[in-house]
Amino acid sequence: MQFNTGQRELTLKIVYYGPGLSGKTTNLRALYQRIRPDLRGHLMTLDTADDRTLFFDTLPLIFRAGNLKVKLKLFTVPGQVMHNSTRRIVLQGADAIAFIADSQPSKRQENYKYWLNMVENLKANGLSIETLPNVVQWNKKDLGDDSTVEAIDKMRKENKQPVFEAVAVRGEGVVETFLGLVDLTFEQIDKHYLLSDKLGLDRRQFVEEVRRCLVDAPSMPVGAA
Ligand SMILES: Nc1nc2c(ncn2[C@@H]2O[C@H](COP(=O)(O)OP(=O)(O)OP(=O)(O)O)[C@@H](O)[C@H]2O)c(=O)[nH]1
Ligand SMILES: [Mg+2]
Repeated sequence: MQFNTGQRELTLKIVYYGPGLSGKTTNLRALYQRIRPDLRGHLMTLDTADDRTLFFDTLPLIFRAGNLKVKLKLFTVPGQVMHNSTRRIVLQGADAIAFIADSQPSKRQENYKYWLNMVENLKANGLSIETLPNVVQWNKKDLGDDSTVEAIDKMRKENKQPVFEAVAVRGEGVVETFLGLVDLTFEQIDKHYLLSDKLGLDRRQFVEEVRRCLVDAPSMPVGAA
């Protein structure tokens, strides 16, 4: 996190992590579609010929919250096994993680493997999932079955972080996941940096400002456990 008191500027890096083809890039594309055109920055994607992320995608979102200038820098990692060193680099300085899991029953192991891979890569960057705000999104819900519903229920009962369901290819659940993570992230940084006290900006207001950047945003983050 970068917080420039003089210029009252806050920069947060949000990373979409997960196994190959889970829908990380699709999430960013869908979010881009929902950001007000007058506010949205450039969505940069760098794909191979078969649409796999080669390095990363980025999408900046810049807005004002009170008299604070906020920059949210969204990134996706490349999910292909061979790009692990890139995933590690993209995690550098991450402030928050959206873990995009694949709901297909055949991908359960893969999700778990990438969660462990993320934990390890965070560690290599001096970061820990225990202290980093994070949400889990079960994407491709349209391709899930009853065992997916059970797995999601189980996770909601066991996990500390909010769990969302999505069909990113139809834009469903994408904004909810994002706002849920923004909410959690603000709560966390506020604890450390006392932004509410210093800037008179509370969590609700902050999320509300992000909501205002979006077209047809849900009134409050929904779907969180
Ligand atoms: N059925 C279904 N397909 C989806 C969904 N979300 C994404 N897809 C499709 O899944 C494929 C992979 O999506 P991407 O967003 O490129 O996946 P990724 O996680 O960025 O993949 P890597 O960059 O290789 O790690 C694409 O063909 C998407 O259209 C969904 O919710 N349901
Ligand atoms: Mg991708």
